[in-house]
Amino acid sequence: MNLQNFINNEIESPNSNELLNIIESISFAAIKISKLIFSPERKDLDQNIGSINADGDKTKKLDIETDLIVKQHLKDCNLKWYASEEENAEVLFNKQGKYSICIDPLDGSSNIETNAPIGTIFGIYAEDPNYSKTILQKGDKLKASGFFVYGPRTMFVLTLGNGVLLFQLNNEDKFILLDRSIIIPPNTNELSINFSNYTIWPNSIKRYIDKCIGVDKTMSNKSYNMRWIGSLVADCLRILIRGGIFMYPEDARKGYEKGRLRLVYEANPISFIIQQAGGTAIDGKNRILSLHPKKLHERVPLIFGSSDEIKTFLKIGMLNGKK
Ligand code: FDP
Repeated sequence: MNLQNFINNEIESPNSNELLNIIESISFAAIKISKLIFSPERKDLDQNIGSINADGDKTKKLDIETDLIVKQHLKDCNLKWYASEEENAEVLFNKQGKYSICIDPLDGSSNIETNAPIGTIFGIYAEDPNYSKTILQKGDKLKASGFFVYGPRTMFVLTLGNGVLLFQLNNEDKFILLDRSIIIPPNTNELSINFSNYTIWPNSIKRYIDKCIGVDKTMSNKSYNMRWIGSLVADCLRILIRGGIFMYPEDARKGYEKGRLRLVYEANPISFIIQQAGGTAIDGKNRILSLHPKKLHERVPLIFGSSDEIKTFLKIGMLNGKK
């Protein structure tokens, strides 16, 4: 079964045709992005273009081109706001639009030249007259979210709030359904964190990691393994498939007081998927999806994965209520 057949025959209301049309259009954009990345003629895609995006990250050619591709594919959809990592502010598509989208057109761009997996992340909200900026709502209000991974295989993870689906792109440009109900194993022994930041983490993170790696021997005799790709989409896909815990906490660096990842177009869409797959996503304390974003590019500490392991983290990390 491919994505189009699935959309036409298997998705029931309350998902409107307009919403499904947006998802289909993003999937066409992802096919184009995948071809672009796979094209040997485009050796220039990892080049810095000399500017810094709204987040303060160096912008590469591929960041800009993916944003243009996505915008082009979405422009005729029933969308009011287009909110992208690559734009300074939300872009108004159509005043009467029924939905709004937040998107990171190219996640993991520091990995482009190494041929490690990179991706596209998106979340879709229904327009709500109570909000002047639809995308500044809690993630709990998301109608759909998903991400593409451009790795050895191009994969698409999607939720419409009723479980998590996994598709793989075939040679005929069709996304084929591989799994219609991904569930994250609740237990894990796999850790995913950028260890080079150890000395600048808050104590709650150090306490937990020290127990995982046996510096502090008071935890169970479970032995952990570490996997860190450094592309959120790739680390998240691994956790969806075989469990694990991902952590990008705040740290002592300037600008990292609230971590590195962005609430609106990274943490919220990913957390919706994780929750739909039976996992947990928190900022160290609160559910990510319960947070109220104040601005488009705001950052948030992000910890997600196997539900039992997050409980273990909370028990150890929040010892005596201390962070
Ligand atoms: P990138 O900067 O390469 O786009 O959100 C961006 C992100 O990658 C995530 O995909 C990844 O998890 C994280 O940043 C990696 O950050 P560090 O380089 O600080 O480890």
